[in-house]
Amino acid sequence: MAMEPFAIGLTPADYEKHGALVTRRTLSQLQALYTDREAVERQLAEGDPVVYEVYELPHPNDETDLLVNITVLYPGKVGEEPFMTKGHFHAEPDTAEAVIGLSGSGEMLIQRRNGELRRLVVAEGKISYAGGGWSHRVINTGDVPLVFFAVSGANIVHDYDTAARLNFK
Ligand code: PAN
Ligand code: ZN
Repeated sequence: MAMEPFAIGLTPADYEKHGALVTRRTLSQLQALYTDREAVERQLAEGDPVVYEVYELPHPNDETDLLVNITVLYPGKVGEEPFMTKGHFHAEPDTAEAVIGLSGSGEMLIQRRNGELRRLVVAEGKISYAGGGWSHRVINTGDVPLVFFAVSGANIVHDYDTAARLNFK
């Protein structure tokens, strides 16, 4: 079933009012992303911070819809590495994604299956476009939350495993 038409504000609060599903990812769930194991242990000994939140509009949608998520990626570091999203490829079909920065600043690391890596700026008022075949991970290089809107086809399957193996290195 296709999503109902809507027009709402482009903020996490407006998304929540519209019934968005909110997924919170904490450091303990994401610890495998970071290379500095001691820094991970030190931080987890003090608590388990929320690294990012994804606001996803309510399903059902069908494959002709669009996914129009907002992500809030908090500022922080683990050792020398900034807070980051897990990152994934789109599979079946491997279609593009556009990211529009709403506030804060950072980068989108994009990587092909053959290992080719590029970096795109993510910042308020900028659109960053990763075509099909590019996995994407966003990092917050600033000291305020990086809030961004991401749109892709709703027909994608998120492939986290291939991106984890390459790991944007
Ligand atoms: C984004 C991401 C979101 C969280 O909406 O899903 O920023 O990142 P991870 O999914 O890698 O945890 C997107 O790329 N959607 O396809
Ligand atoms: Zn994506």
